[in-house]
Amino acid sequence: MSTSATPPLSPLTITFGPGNATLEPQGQVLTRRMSDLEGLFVDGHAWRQAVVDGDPVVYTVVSSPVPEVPRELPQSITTIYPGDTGGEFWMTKGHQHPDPQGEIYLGLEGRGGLLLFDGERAEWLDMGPGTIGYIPPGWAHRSVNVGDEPYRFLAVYPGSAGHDYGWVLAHGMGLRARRGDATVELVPFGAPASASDNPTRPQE
Ligand code: S6P
Ligand code: ZN
Repeated sequence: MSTSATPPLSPLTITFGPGNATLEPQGQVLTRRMSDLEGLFVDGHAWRQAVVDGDPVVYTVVSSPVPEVPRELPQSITTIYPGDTGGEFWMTKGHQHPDPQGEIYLGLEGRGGLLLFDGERAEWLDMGPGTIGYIPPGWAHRSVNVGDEPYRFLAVYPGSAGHDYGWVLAHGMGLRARRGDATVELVPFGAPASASDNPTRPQE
C-alpha cells in the first residue's frame, strides 16, 4: 500500500523508517512551508521576510495508509524543523477536531511542546522521546519545536475526528512559545512581538 487504503482493511503491521522519519507502508505526505502559515506567527513582518528569504519547509506530516474514515485509527509522523520566526518557535498550524474525540501523541525525536487550548484554558506539555501526550476531546492542539534538532512525534487519532483550522485562526491558542534565554518562554497569545527581534520594523 502506498496511498490511502480502502476499508475493510486487513490486519497489518506498520514500521518506522530510518530515523523514525517515515512509515512503511506509507500514505499521504504533506509539506508545510512558511507561506502555508500566514496569520499564525504574531510577527507578520518576520513571517513575510521568511517567505521572501526562501520560504523554508517548517514541517512535514507522513501518514500511514490507514484512511481518515469513521471507525479507523489513522496514524502519522510529524517532523517540525528547528527555527523561530520573530522569536516564536516553529510550530504546526494547530486545529480542533470538529467531532470532539481524543488523540494521542508519542514523542520520537528532539524536544517539543504540545500546546492545548479549550477556548478558555491553555496547557503546555513538554514532549520528547518516549513521552505520550494525551489530547482530550474538545482541546485544540498545536505542536512546537523548542530544540535545535528536528522534533518528531507519532499521532494516532479517530478517523472521523476531522480537522478544523479556522477555529485556531478565530480563537487563537491561548499562549505562544517564544525562544527565551535558556528555555521556552510562554507568553499570552496576544502579546506583541519584541521589537529587537526585527530590526527592519519601525520602533513604535
Ligand atoms: C492529526 C494530528 C497531527 C497533525 C499534524 C500537523 O489529528 O493532530 O497529525 O495533523 O501534527 O498539524 P496540523 O495542525 O497542521 O494538522
Ligand atoms: Zn489532531
